[in-house]
Amino acid sequence: MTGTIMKGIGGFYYVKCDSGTVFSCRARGRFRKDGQVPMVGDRVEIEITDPEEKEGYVTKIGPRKNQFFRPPVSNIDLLLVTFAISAPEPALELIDKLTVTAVSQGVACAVCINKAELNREKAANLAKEYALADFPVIVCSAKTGEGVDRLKDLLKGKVTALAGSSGVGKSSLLNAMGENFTLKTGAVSDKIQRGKHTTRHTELFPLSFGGFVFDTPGFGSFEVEKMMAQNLSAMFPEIAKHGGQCRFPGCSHITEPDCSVKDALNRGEIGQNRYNSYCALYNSLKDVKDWQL
Ligand SMILES: Nc1nc2c(ncn2[C@@H]2O[C@H](COP(=O)(O)OP(=O)(O)OP(=O)(O)O)[C@@H](O)[C@H]2O)c(=O)[nH]1
Ligand SMILES: [Mg+2]
Ligand SMILES: [Zn+2]
Repeated sequence: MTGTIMKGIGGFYYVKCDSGTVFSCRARGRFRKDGQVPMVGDRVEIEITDPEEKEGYVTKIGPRKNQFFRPPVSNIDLLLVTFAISAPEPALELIDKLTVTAVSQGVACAVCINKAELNREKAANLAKEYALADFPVIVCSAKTGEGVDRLKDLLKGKVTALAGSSGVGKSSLLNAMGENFTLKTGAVSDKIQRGKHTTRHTELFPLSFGGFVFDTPGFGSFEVEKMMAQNLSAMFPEIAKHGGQCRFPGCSHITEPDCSVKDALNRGEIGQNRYNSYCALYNSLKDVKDWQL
C-alpha cells in the first residue's frame, strides 16, 4: 500500500493511504542505518501488520521533490513564510533566511503578514519590501478575517507549509480559513512577547477547496545551508535583478563604490530591511570556502 505521512509523533508515522484509511506505522530499522528518517509529507510504501488496529511499518520512502529541516516537511509546492507585524515583533533575519532557503531549493515562496490590524502602516511598508522581491504577499488578520480569502486563493490546489516563529498565528490562520480546523492556539506571553510553542508537531491537513497545508511548530533561530557568500545575491530576487551593472565584477554590494544594488536601494527599489538581512547573511557566509560545501 502507498500513502502520505500526515504526521509523526513519538516514533509513529500516521500514513494516510490512497484508500483514505490512516495507519499508524513504525519505521523499519534499516532507515536508521541509512541515515534516512521519514518526514511528514513523504510518499511512502507501508506493510500492514494489523488491519484491525490499523498498524504497520513504513517500508520505503519515495523520492522527495524537496525537503526542509526548518520546518521539517517534504514535497511542498509553496513555503508560506508567516510573521506577525507585532506581538511578537517580526524576526526579519529569520524571515529572510526562510525566503533564501526556499529560493535556493527552487521552491515557490510567499509571505504572509498576520496581525495586520495591530499596525497597518508597518504592515504596508514590509509588504512593499517583499513585493519588490516578487514574492506574493498577503496582509491579513486571523482576528478580523481580513485577507483570509486571498490566503485561500493562494493555497488552493497546492501543498503549502506555513513557516515562522511561535505565536505569529499560523494555527489561528488555518482556523480562520473556515475549514473544520480546530487547531490549538496559544496566547503570546505578556512580558517577553514570545509565543509559547503551542503547536508541537507538524501535521498535514487536506483543504476542502483543494490542496493541503502543513501546520508546523514555530521555531527560533536556524542557519541557512552553507553557500559561498558571492552566491547569496542570487537568493534575493530583487538584489539579483539589480546586481548586473556594478563597477566591480563579484561586487558584494556592501562596500564597493559604483554599486547598482546600492543605487537601487537608494531609489527605493530594494527594501532597506531586506538589504540589511542580505548584509548580515553575507557576513555570516563570507568565510565559507568552496571545499566546505
Ligand atoms: N491581535 C491578533 N492576534 C492574533 C491574530 N492571529 C493570531 N493571534 C493570536 O496570537 C496568538 C498565537 O497564535 P497561534 O495561532 O497559536 O500561533 P502559532 O504561530 O500557531 O504559534 P506556535 O504553534 O506556537 O508556533 C494567539 O493568542 C492568537 O489568538 C491576529 O490576526 N491578530
Ligand atoms: Mg500553532
Ligand atoms: Zn554591487
